[in-house]
Amino acid sequence: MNVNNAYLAAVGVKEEQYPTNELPEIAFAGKSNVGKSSLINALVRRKALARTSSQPGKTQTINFYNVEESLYFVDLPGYGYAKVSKSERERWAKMIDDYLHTRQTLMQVVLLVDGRHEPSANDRQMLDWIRSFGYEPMVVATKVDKMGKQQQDKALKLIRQSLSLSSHQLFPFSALNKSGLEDIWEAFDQMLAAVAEGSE
Ligand SMILES: Nc1nc2c(ncn2[C@@H]2O[C@H](COP(=O)(O)OP(=O)(O)OP(=O)(O)O)[C@@H](O)[C@H]2O)c(=O)[nH]1
Ligand SMILES: [Mg+2]
Repeated sequence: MNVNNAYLAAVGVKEEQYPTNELPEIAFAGKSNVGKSSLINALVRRKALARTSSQPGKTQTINFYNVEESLYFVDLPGYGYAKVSKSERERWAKMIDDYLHTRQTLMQVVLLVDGRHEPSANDRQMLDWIRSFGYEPMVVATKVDKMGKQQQDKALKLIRQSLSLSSHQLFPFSALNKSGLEDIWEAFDQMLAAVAEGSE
């Protein structure tokens, strides 16, 4: 999709606040600071539509971005950030869990992992959840610009093994130089086409 128009349509901490027009949704999950908001900005070709920060814990609500009146990108708070209080973390976890469980229009949950590191127990748990709900795994490995080619190949292999992914389920990406962006859009366009076909 060629995006010219995207805007923040709703901010939700509970179901009553989610958008009610039934567009397909793609949600982005992953640990704090992994690059969820940065990926959304790259996908909609905007520098700062979704707020980003070098400090983990920036996104604290569920943010729905309307893309070309055809779908929503859903920016979720990150998990696993030790510096926020336990009660706050539990509140975020419940918010994410409620959203993922109740949302009928959710077409895909994309898991983001840091391309440089072996996925954590939380990452594996999130992917288990994604699989258990019947979504085909789609994992974006972020920040690959921070590695050389050889290091990247090695790191991606480790991620694939650790999460039992086939190579077409893992998408290396850099928000810095936008490498990998087209492949991600292509996967989304295919999903959207399948959804449109199913509703005819
Ligand atoms: N070099 C590089 N930096 C990145 C990349 N993606 C994100 N960053 C940086 O990583 C930091 C966190 O990015 P965000 O997009 O705010 O991360 P987030 O996952 O939304 O974080 P929370 O909202 O706290 O959960 C920012 O300083 C970004 O500029 C990337 O691909 N390459
Ligand atoms: Mg964020």
